[in-house]
Amino acid sequence: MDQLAQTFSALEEDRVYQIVDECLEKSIAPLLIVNELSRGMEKVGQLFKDDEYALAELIYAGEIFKEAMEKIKPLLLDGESSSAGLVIMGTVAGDIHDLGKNIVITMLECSGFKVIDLGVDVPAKKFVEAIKESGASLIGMSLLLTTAMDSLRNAIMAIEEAGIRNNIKIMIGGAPVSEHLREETGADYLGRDAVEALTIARKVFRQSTVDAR
Ligand code: B12
Repeated sequence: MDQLAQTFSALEEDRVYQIVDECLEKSIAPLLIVNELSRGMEKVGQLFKDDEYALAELIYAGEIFKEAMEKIKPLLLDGESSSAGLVIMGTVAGDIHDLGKNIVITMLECSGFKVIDLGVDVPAKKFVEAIKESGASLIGMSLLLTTAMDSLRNAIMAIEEAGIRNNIKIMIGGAPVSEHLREETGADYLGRDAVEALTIARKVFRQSTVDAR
């Protein structure tokens, strides 16, 4: 498995798919494979930061990640009916990173949640409209760029100004997110990874079932 992260960070595309296939054949837990790919991606980010990789390599890594996830996704999705609750997800304005958000979505869907994916570069207004239109009780906002922290602040402020803050729980996630940012923006939860996102969703929907009684 270690080899997968290494091969990924070396951008050996065909070999990555081959190892993923081998792992799946050996019935290695899909989530472990996703973790290894994420570790490889972390290394790619480091190499980019150190100027060893250029933007083209970053983009290429994103493509390999997506393609590998296509192989794993069917095994994560267990075909459960989507009735655990409705969640809205989106990457905030100015930020187009979506690999992490998509893993969170897959994780939620495979646990029975229905997810409205607003995509990337989502303006504050669109988050507000989606909450009003869908009646969802949980929204997840993703960001990878420190420069997108203002967009997160704006989105949460817009939800407050629209008078719908009490209708929705907000979870935030992505590399620059911290407990300090959560407190400052008034977001309800912070999730470090897709497993934490699922724990939060389960908690929120258990709570709303209890409240409805
Ligand atoms: C792949 C990548 C890209 C790809 C994105 C492809 C895609 N479709 O997403 C491309 C090439 C497009 C890209 C572009 C850019 N990138 Co980039 N990118 C990365 C890289 C290498 C990996 C990010 C990633 O996908 N990680 C893997 C996923 C699985 O992890 P994750 O996103 O963290 O998600 C997990 C958790 O955070 C959490 N999570 C995520 N979202 C949410 C949401 C909720 C609600 C919850 C609960 C949890 C949660 O769960 C996920 C699963 O476990 C990072 C480096 C890094 N180490 O993070 C740089 C990085 C984020 N990029 C960076 C930069 C600078 C850029 C560019 C500005 C480059 C440029 N000069 O143009 C552009 C930005 C364009 C824009 N406007 O957004 C910097 C950001 C620096 C900063 N401090 O802001 C980084 C850190 C690289 C670096 N070290 O310098 N990038």
